[in-house]
Amino acid sequence: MILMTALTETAEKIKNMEIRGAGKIARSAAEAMKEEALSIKTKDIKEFNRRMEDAYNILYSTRPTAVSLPNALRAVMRYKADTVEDAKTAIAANADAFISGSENAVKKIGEIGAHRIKDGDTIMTHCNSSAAFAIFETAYRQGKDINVIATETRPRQQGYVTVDFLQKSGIPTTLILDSAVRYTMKKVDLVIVGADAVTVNGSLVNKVGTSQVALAANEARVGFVCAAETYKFSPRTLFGEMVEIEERDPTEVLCNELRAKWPNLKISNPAFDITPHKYIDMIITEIGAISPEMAYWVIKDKLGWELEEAAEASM
Ligand code: RUB
Repeated sequence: MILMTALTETAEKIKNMEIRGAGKIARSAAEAMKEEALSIKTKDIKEFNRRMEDAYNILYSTRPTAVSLPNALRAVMRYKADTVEDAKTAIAANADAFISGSENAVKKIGEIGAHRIKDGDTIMTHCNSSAAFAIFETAYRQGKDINVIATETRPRQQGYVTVDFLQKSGIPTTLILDSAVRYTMKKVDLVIVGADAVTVNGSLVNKVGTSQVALAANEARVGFVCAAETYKFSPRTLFGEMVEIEERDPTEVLCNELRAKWPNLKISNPAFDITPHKYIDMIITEIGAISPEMAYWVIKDKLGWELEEAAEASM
């Protein structure tokens, strides 16, 4: 029997999507690492380091696509200490810095992104992104008359979470089916979505269906903007690695009763897809609005990753 600790509880919640969205996953993982470090009783630094490595691996293996998770875990684990006491202090400070940095980044994205929104705009979004929501909320608070069209986002209906946020903030909202995206695009002025990962060539990994929204926006000549904190940029892609697309349980797509009725039916349930950089007009980060082509610079200069380091992390 596996003993449930605060850390395994957080890991379970990330797996079953009680905790979801790349930013929230990263902040919760950082907090769980801090709590784990503070709860370890040993005075032996080697034993402490080993247990922190275990904690890292448990959280790392929860969901594979959002790069914010490994980036957060690595930020927390960037410590060198001879004593357990010093290690705990460093880990707690790293976790707190990551969490407040992440919250400030979302706020800053809201401020920068709101400049892109004009009074009277209709904006389409897909899934539920706190970074995208920060933009809507800031623009609305500035007194801009906006209407947000939210897709339902099958199969987990994250669109309902978006609708709930928007309605609670008083922002005029329209809910549409995912299949109504192209039909509805003619009423849209701008698309804003979040990110689970941005690759070194500026492509976007986000909730499955995002690339279809981008295609429809491109066809209708509607601007397509991504809101992403810089810790969503993927260092491993600098080394040529692909971002893994999570394949989730088939029961999310079809209930057990119907699966039993068609025992030979195969079900594919990818949770994310890739939007090529050529469909993205702009990525709004906390360090400014950048073109997708600047992703290499963000990974190298802002996140400080070199090719050797990316290679090491991929081992
Ligand atoms: C969530 C999703 C969101 C990004 C960004 O997918 O695709 O657009 O994670 O979110 P899931 P945020 O529901 O499968 O986690 O801007 O909040 O970090």
